[in-house]
Amino acid sequence: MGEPEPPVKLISSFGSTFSHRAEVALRLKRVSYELVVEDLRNKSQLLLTHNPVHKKVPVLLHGDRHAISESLVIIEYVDEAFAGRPLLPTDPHARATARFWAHFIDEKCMKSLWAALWMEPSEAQRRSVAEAKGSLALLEEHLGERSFFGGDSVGLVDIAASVLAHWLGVMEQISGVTVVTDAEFPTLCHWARRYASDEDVKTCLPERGELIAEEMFRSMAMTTPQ
Ligand SMILES: N[C@@H](CCC(=O)N[C@@H](CS)C(=O)NCC(=O)O)C(=O)O
Repeated sequence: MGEPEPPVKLISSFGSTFSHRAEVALRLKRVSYELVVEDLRNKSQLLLTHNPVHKKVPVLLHGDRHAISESLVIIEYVDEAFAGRPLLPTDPHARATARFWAHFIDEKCMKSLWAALWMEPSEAQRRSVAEAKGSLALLEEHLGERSFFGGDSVGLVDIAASVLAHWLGVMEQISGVTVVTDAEFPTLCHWARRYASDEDVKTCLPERGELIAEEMFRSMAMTTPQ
């Protein structure tokens, strides 16, 4: 009999798109894990101890090794540390390209989308909408004819883009700002539906009604003077 597998724990929070990234990576690799759901309004000692730098979820604990934080780093760690189907390509050039687009999503798409959705209507907010659309058009072009950014199945870039597949519609509904439509981004919208209906992905997407309630609470907290 071999050594028992070191336990895997994922510190997450309900409705967190970044936590979803880490969880879906574990699901796709068929790793058993315990989900620890944080209340980010009252962070636990577990979270503060294991992510003292950013104090954010997700955080992955694997046995007694040092904790891993930052969702994209966690995906890569999970891909390398566990057997199962690869989440990143094996070819170095294709790996680097996948990493580039995953970072592009965080740095260019998400930042401008957040500003577009949550800023007061203004010239700066309209510029953010235009910037978000410009970045999403590049992402759509990169996807091209493929079913997934990862080819035939979900990979790093699909997971990184998951916010577009499930969260964006909810945030558009709450903020009253629409950035992505089928007419303007047909390829991306098709991809979004394919991603959200993947059997492994579905098991760890927050229920839409509950997500709306959580996002409404967050958006009110953002606009209420403390
Ligand atoms: N760059 C980080 C972002 C993580 C992040 O922003 N997590 C949010 C939840 S979605 C959080 O923990 N927020 C708590 C805080 O900002 O204090 C990642 O990719 O993991």
